[in-house]
Amino acid sequence: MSTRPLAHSGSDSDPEDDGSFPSTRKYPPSRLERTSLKGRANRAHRLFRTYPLCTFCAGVLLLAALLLLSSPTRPAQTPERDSRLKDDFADLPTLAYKNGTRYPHPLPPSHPDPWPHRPEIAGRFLSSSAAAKRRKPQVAFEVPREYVAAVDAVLGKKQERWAHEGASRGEGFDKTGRPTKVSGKRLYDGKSGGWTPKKVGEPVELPRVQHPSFDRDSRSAKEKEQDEQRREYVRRAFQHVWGGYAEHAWGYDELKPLSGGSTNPFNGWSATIFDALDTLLIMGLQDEYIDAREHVAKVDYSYLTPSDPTSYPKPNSSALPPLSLFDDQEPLGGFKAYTSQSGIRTFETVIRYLGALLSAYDLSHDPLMLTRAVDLADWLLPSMATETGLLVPFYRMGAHPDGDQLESVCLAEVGSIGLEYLRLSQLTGDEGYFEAAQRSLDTLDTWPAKDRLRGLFPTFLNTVDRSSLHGTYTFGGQADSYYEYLIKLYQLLGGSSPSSSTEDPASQYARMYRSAIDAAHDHLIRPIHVVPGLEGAVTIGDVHYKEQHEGVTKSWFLMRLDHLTCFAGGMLGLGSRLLSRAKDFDTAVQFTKACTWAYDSTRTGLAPEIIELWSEGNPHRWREVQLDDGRTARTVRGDPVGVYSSQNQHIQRPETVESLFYLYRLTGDRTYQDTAWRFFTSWVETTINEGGFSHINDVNSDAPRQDDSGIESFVYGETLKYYYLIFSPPDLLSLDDWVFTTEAHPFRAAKPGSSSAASSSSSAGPFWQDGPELTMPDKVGEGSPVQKWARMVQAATVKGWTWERQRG
Ligand code: DMJ
Repeated sequence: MSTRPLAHSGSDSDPEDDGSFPSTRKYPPSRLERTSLKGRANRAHRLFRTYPLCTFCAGVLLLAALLLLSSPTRPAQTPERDSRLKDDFADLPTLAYKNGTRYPHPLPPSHPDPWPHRPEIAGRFLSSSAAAKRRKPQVAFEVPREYVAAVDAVLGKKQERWAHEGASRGEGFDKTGRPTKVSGKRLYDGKSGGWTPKKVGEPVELPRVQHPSFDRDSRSAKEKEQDEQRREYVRRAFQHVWGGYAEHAWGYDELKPLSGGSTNPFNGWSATIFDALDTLLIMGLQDEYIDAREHVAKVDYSYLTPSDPTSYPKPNSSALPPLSLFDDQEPLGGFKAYTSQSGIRTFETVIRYLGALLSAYDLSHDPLMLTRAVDLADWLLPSMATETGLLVPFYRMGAHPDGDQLESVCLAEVGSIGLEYLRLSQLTGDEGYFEAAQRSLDTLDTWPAKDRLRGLFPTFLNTVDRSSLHGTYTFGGQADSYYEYLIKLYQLLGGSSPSSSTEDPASQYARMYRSAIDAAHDHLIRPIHVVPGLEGAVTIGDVHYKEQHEGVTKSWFLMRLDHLTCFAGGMLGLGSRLLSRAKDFDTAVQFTKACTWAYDSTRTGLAPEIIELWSEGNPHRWREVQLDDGRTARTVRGDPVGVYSSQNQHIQRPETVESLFYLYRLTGDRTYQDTAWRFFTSWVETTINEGGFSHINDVNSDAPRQDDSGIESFVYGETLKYYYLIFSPPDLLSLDDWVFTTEAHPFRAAKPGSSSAASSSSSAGPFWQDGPELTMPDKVGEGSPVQKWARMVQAATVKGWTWERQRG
């Protein structure tokens, strides 16, 4: 079937499209259209055809009347009326750009407080006394040692109870009831099925990524001072949110900032602590890093803490069941509640946990980080022991798919684990990790091309029927990092020699990247014409390709601007430098302009999750505006102007500041810093509270509501890191030396002549030069206090203990 590009002009489809590909919709005339010049002319034409004997005079009269009536879209040229109209139209761009934020910001960074109208903000985290008062981790109640042993005995006996379907092909459970790792020797790795890994080539000298003006730090003293002040605000914002987490939710995945509660959506190992490890190092927060590593050392990967800690009593000594309960071997109760989660979200575990450990190791050379990374990767690797090598999205620790087929998988999940496994192979010298990633990328590379939009994939792939390639094509959620990892793998591998006769993995990924981005130019990237003042900007929308609607196959394009897509400015900028693709650089700038508008056009100065724009070809996009003199003009509908619909919550995502960071480092243009500062001040002002920073429900409200959802670990790992780095000296984590994962964890890139495992040396890493020696703790993986408590609650439940009974 054809893979021809979508038309870029004319009858664009839009949120009201009927789904043809490209759109063939004939829109019914709107009221405005009926009264427009064109509509009137059409009616006049029909009139003349009906009454052919109409005289020339009638025509002249009608024409004069038409000209008069059409004046709203064609203002008369008298200077007086012209200026009046200009005034009226001059309001239109302000509808688009009207920045409804509650004060004109940013104030000059030299101002002692960027939020003078909100003194409580200064009290929370700006004063040096607030910063000095480090809020120490409030460790959950430690379950006494004898309870831990008794709990192990109970859960060990009941291990079969939690042998979920398919568990039989795992290695089983140990005598404490924990699942055991699948041994590497048993692991299905595709080689028996005929797959062979490609050999990694030698790194080459890659084109420069950072702007040459950064070769020397050429910032003036004033600029340096400004950067330093802004950076310090970011650092204190991080300390504020870290302090809230440490005080209220230490050991749980996420802090609920309003209630001080906690939640465990990512295995309950503390996604926040892991995801923040490298940020702590980069910001020089050594005491906090020591606290964090103590926790990292304890985590037991074999135990998944239940996701809702409020479903059982808070850890404290008065809630301990009697120890004798565990000695009673009488009939054991079933698992009614409090059971351990059965599976992990594999991709999230790789990017949030494994990526953070490896990055922390690259920055500090802390041996604990590499040990814990290897341990975790060995747990995770069997998730890729499927027929195709694509990972099992919800993987039960200890299970072995052993060459099983998957059905539907998500592109971003199966296609973006390569950086983490490559870095692990580079650091350990064990090629097995990267081979697993290679196998999954080979599967994608050889996916049937028929009916596919060239190098692009839909968000979901059916691994059984590989030719079924309908669905959404996007750079947004569920696809995003697949494309990002192709170019970043190329860089982390150190590129490839153009003279090499066989294709090595680096050149393979560069080829896949080029093919994907070329297709995106044809299918996904389109100019935005509907927002006054945003000329030259583009969006990267979604193609719904060959989707079934009531038995009919349809395709259409959506003019969307997802916050998640906004990472693409950075990706395209990076790729343009590494692979000499000038057009991509322009697109990076034009798209980041659109992502910036998404912030600047709202009342809070923050961007919504998702925007759908009116398309240029849709006549319904117009709205009548009454002018002072009684005439009507037209403007594009929407608030902000041009927006057809939007999901207005803001969850503190990093993608736009990520792209600003890349473009700043690529161009040396300080206006990207100013934009980031504007976003940062709006973000703090709107989302801050005692616990940290909250998601908000409506970016376009004058009184947005904060909510108590858990603060995502990417706020610590990504958002605040990019804000910090954009105000840092440009050689701090230069983009020529470091590759940032999709979760913003920097890995050291391979360079010609230097071993890619160079940073595995025993000396302190670049971000731990003046810190105390980091040695291996005696015990690793014994379980965090939160995990021990949850296991005890689980065992007590098995034994029939109820907390009501205890209270009675
Ligand atoms: C992050 O967890 C990662 O960047 C992921 O790839 C998608 N986006 C979120 C943050 O928005």
